[in-house]
Amino acid sequence: MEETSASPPAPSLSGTGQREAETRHAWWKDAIVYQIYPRSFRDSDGDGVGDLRGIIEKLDYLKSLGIDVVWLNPIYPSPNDDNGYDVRDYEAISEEFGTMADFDELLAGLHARGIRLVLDLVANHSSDEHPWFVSSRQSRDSPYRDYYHWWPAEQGPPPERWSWFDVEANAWAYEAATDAWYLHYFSRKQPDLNWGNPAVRQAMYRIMRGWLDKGVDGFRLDAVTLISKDPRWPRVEAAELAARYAGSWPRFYSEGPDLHAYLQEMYQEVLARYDAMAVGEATGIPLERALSFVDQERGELDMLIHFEGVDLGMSPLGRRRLDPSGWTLPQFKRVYSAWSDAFARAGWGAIYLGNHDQPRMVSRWGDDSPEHRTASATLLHTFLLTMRATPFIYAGDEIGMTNIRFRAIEEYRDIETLNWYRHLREAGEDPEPFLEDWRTTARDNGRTPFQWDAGAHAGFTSATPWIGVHPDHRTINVAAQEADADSVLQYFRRLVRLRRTHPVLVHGDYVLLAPEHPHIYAYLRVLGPTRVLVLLNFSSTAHTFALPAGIEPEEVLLVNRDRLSRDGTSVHLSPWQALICTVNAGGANPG
Ligand code: TEU
Repeated sequence: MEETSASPPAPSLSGTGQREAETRHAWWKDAIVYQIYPRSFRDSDGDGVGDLRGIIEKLDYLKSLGIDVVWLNPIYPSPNDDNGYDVRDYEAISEEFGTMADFDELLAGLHARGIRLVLDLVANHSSDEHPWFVSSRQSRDSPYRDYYHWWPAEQGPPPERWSWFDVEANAWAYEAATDAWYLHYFSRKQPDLNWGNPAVRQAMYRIMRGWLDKGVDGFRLDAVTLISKDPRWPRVEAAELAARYAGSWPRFYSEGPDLHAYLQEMYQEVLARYDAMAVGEATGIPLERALSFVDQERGELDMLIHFEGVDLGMSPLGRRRLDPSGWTLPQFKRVYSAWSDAFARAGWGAIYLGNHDQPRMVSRWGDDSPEHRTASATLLHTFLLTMRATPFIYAGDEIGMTNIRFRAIEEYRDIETLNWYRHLREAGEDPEPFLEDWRTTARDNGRTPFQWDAGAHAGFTSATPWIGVHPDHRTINVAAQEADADSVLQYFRRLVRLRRTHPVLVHGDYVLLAPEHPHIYAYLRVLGPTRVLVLLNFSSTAHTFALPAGIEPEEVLLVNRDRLSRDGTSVHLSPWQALICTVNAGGANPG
């Protein structure tokens, strides 16, 4: 892979002390991103599956949230082995989601409301039904043979790699037609593209330019840190394979020798030429490598979606098996503080607690009981929208949607769930402990239909929905919360307005307080003389926070429940109370 000759654009200092590449606006630093899983948002044509016209119907709702960007999960033609993350055609719209005319109308409707649109680019792999792979698998002489990773059988067994979705199986699948194996880090129907082939890279850049020329404002780059494979195919010891997430798997998956060269080429050939945002899904990337992707001087990506936070409390041995010891708030604070501090002088962060791969955040990180659901959901939003990073809010979390906790495997739809279950049954294991864990952790929990109202199927569809609707839609839905000033939805809107009108919450320095407090997450945001204190009681019981010397609350900017209660230097926080207040300007910053 030839090194790209052009050096990244020269950085320049701006008022916030940030080094911002001169050729790139940083609109995405001030933005709030709202992620829509199209399959589950709104079905307009009565087939039980969400679609683009369903989103068009809800454009004014999106505007009412005050968000700046919509990130759409894949909308391209797909066999849906992995719900669209197996792309059959990167330049078209899946028929089940609508037409290109529908897409153009949606894009225009979003832009008319001042909302940008970011698409999901699945560049690490295609569908096995993509014409490239259809040709590639037919013959070793196919012009597309080297678009994928093939291991000729005469070279002996391929190097052991595990796949996320062919559970405990080899990530190489054998094909008799050409007596060779092909690589698939995910399902067998998701063959990995060979980014070492310049033709693949140029094809992807052309595809990206095509969408950007239509007016799309950027990409979320799916599993992008996996695209570079080490051509030496180092062997992974069996013990490391068995260790899965506990092992050193990243060095075989996300540390490919040409990863940064590919990303710099992508930036030079595509992204630098548009005012576009590029956020990379950072599978296998630890904090110490973060800046090597998002320091703007490098000319690669703008932000990374890391996993260190959402993986807290997960056993490393099975992506979603709960760790009996769970997680602690000091651990949570250490992770998010470290990722915030990493970008204090260069680069920028993305922050999220929910998405289509995660359970519902109020169930995973809050308390979704009737007593505490609203307070804990609004507390979590307060965290996301007062940290120094671009918040990614997952559709449904703005109304506090909860885990559906499916009882039977027949209710699940996700390949990851179904393959794990089948694997355990074939291994003769009792699946009940697995099902119990996955009621908390399964990706399906975050994919149930959006809850618009208390009517049939939550107002999502007039047909039988592709996946079960949560029964709690009768009380947790947009219609009910539009009428309730104390709802999660109404608080979320107030919080968005607060972030929008207080640059300190976006660009201010972050100062963690009381790192070891077991229940309260407290931090300052500081920009010039302005200081704002955020207090979050991550607990279903009341707790007291001792104000550090020099910190004197002044104006309460927002509180999710009750009022500021203090005596002297003690602040009493009720369960899941979140409080944002200014503090005496210019004082010394503890911590
Ligand atoms: O996820 C890639 C990834 O990093 C996985 O760890 C992911 O977290 C997944 O949940 C497996 O546990 C991306 C997409 O977000 C995911 O929806 C797709 O299934 C996957 O890539 C393959 O495209």
